[in-house]
Amino acid sequence: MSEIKITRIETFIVDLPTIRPHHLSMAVMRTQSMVIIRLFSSDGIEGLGEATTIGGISYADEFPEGIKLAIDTYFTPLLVNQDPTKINSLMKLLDKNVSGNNFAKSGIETALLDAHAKRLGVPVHNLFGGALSPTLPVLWTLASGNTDTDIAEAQKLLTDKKHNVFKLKIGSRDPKADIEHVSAIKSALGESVKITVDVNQAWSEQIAKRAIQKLQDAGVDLIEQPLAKHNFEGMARLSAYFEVPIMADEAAGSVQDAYKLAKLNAARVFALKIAKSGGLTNIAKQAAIAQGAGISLYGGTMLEGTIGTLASAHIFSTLPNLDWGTELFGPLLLTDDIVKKPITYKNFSLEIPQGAGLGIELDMNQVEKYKRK
Ligand code: MUC
Ligand code: MG
Repeated sequence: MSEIKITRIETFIVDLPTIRPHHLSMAVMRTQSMVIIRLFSSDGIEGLGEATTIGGISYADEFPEGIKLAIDTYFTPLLVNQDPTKINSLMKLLDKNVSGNNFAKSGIETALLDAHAKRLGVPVHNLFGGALSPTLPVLWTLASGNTDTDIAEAQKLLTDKKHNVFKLKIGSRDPKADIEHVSAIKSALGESVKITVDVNQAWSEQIAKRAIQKLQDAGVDLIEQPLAKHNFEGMARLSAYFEVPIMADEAAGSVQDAYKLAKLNAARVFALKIAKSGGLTNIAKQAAIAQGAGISLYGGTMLEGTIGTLASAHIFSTLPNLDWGTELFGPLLLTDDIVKKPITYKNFSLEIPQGAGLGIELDMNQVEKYKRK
């Protein structure tokens, strides 16, 4: 086989409205902006990738316009004319020449994996040894900003068999209001419905200690990232003190973070996200650290559209310790899609496409409609 080369990388930003405002501790989302990557090679195969963050520049260090610029200006010249089948070499090359920028790296690795799996005629999960299950459980995040609206939303989703676990985004109001909000939802939905809360780093350790006690008493099942992401010691103290498990999200960025958190017993669960960790391969590495340390896993989302969501689903489906399921509901928060066949969600789960690559195709009319001009 003559050597294959990357010929061109195209990037564009797609802005899709959300079905309702989504309230987080640092931002209210009314649209989601995703950087879509098309990676073309000399054998005619195209790989799709997505690099997406939350709330412009408020959630992470990277932001849509910057991700696009970084890929166009710095990543593309490094990658063009290289062999797209040598994925580990290319990611090593990027790590050597590009500091940080993990969201952009994840989008590029996704495009390389999609292309390579298409080339081999297998789904992306096969490149990681194969899925353990053809479906993944998916929870829903209640974040309308209003308790009664959240309860009605959850009840409809339960009746429609869409989701039976709910995550509540808290931390933007005072803890007393948050605790009342969470307790009201927990008692309205009943004992059997799991409730998790995501504080998105909003609390000091002192506030967290008081608030988590009340959330534990109210029957909350999991507490996500209560403290600032760098406060590993504080997370370790909370994890040792409380029965309710503490999950690291923003703190569990890199493979190195996973090692340090495990060493400090700073979290009982890791929320993994392909964007934070710089791609699917790094997810497998973080998962191995967690497995060795007896830490459970949760399949996180950066509220990606269909491309990023499926890239996440392919790798999460290979993890044996995915005890807390996933929150891969991103496409359901959006009013429309840019792919020909959207993901099937049913029976509280998502179906992983079994076609070659990620198993999706862009719908170019839809791309034209939502592409930022
Ligand atoms: C986060 O921090 O977990 C995931 C779901 C959601 O609503 O926000 C996110 C980000
Ligand atoms: Mg989180």
